[in-house]
Amino acid sequence: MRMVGPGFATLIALVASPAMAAVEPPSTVISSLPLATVQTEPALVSADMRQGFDLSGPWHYSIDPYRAGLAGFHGETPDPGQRRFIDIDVAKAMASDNRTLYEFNLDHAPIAVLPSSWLTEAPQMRHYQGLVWYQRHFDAPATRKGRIFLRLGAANYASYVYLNGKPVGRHEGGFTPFSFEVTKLLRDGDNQITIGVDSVATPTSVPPPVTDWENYGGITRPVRLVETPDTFVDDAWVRLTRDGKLAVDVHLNGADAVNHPLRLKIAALGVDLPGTTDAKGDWHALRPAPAKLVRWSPENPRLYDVVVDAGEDHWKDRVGFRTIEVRGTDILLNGKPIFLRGISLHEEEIGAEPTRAITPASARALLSEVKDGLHGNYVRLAHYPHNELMTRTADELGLLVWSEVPVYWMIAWDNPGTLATARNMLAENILRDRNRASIAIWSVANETPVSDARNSFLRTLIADVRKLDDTRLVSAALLVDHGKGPGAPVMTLADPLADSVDVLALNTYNGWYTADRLSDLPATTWNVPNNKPIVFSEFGADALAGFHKPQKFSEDYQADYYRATLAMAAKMPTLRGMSPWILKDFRSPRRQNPDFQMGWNRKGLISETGVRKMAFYVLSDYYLAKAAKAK
Ligand code: GCB
Repeated sequence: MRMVGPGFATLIALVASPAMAAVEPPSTVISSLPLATVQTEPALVSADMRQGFDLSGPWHYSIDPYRAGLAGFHGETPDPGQRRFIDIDVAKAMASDNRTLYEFNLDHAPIAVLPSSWLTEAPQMRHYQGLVWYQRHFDAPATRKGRIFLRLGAANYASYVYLNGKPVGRHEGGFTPFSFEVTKLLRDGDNQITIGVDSVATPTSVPPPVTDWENYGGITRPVRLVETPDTFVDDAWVRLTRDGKLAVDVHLNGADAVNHPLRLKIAALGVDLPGTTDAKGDWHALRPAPAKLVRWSPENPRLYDVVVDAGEDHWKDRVGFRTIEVRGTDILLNGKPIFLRGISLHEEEIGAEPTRAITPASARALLSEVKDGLHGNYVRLAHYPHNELMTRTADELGLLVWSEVPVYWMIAWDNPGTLATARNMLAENILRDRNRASIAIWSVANETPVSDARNSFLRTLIADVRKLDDTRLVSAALLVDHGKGPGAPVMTLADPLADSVDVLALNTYNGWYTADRLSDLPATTWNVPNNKPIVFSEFGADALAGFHKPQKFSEDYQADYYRATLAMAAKMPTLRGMSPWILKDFRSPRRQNPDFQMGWNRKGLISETGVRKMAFYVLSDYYLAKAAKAK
């Protein structure tokens, strides 16, 4: 039997050791909080399919702009009077002893309903960036057995977690899940949980402070207690290899992880594959794919119920099987060339006041616009890992996905902590979503400036992707140099990273950010390598829905821009797909033209409330014609 994919031990060794953070908080309090990374935390893959106890709902919150709960005013351990996480009834303690002082009381603080960003909690929170403490009480499940893990789907950006006044751990990164075992910290009856979340980006964080999207601080994805047996399937990856075999990798966690019998079962395919874990708790197996396996595709997004039985544990997921690869300048899905009819998306729900709290309904609303409205088969989930509901919904609806980490614009390329953080995020993202058939491309960066330090940083990430997942394609959205020809623009890709990616992904905004005439765009010259598939990872123009004038920011100009850019695209012989920028208008503090933008990037094909603009129909007609041709 050939080894497929890396074992879990290899996997965790990939991320820089010892665990390092890019953003180090200020105090000694923090040193008692272990940093959660893929080396230290359980992976809890497909935790959303496990039994658990949802801690979403009302939590009290308290702002802490000077981080007084983390450090005193000389940087020392903070006074008890500032430690938001201690397990005490503040009002009672002060009433019973007049020497006692607390400068907070979470029990009496305002309430936020989680998951959500605090930006929409109250008008005075609209532009707050900093530390916020969240706290709630809950009764532990009365009949507890096995092990219990606290899992956060995501909290933006740095998190400090306490249970019943005891340190649990911390995490860096706003878009990936993290978990801590709390079996022994839980007590019968009432428990108090406190989570500090600091939204501030720094020059060493990932992403850095300057981006083009709203920095939604808070706990934006579910907080759950996840129950498992004592020994459980921590990671399982079930997939089709490029040579058409069914492959499985499993890692068990627990006292009986070693030499443990287990089975992979896919009832609808008659698969019942037995195995035993090795000395590291890992199991790898490979067998021919069953003849009756129906491959997942956008036209037929067939998913199978998959189970890994390991003693008391029955790990479950719904998995689609397909292959994705590059041959010459083609992208092949299940061995056949495909054109990616896509659009880009931010994780922001449709509505006047988004708070980055994705529900099954909001995920479906966004992705149905892509699938049914635009006749798409592909979506770029920009610029960070999205809520796991998005990739699950993409699996169900039949949309291929580009998934990326927020290595965006100006990263601290020389900082080892920043690299460790980016690698950890990438690993957390890939571990979470390796079982999603929809994921076709892992992207490691967006519009980053070429330098030796950057090239080596990104090559490290690309190598990590290849080790963690050899069944997908790797890419990065690259910048192209703009030159002037006699009439039309001359575009040159001079980025050495082109050699390291499977798909060349180009962002281009000629006719929006440049003074090029739209009528000149179709004649653009592209000096780009001709040995790999190209996708346009972005192009776009702003339009305020309902504004019609012959000028920028009108629906008419945006529609003309799309027509001209699509005419240019039609002349590129190796173009194999596109994800124009962007499906929906999204909040961005850098967009402040009061006549048109008002804090929104207006490049959406639909407005923030879902009103379709003229350009929506231009792209939708184009994709409909492309889809008909592909049949
Ligand atoms: C880009 C960025 C994207 C921006 C977009 C814009 O190139 O990748 O994050 O939002 O342009 O609207 O300028």
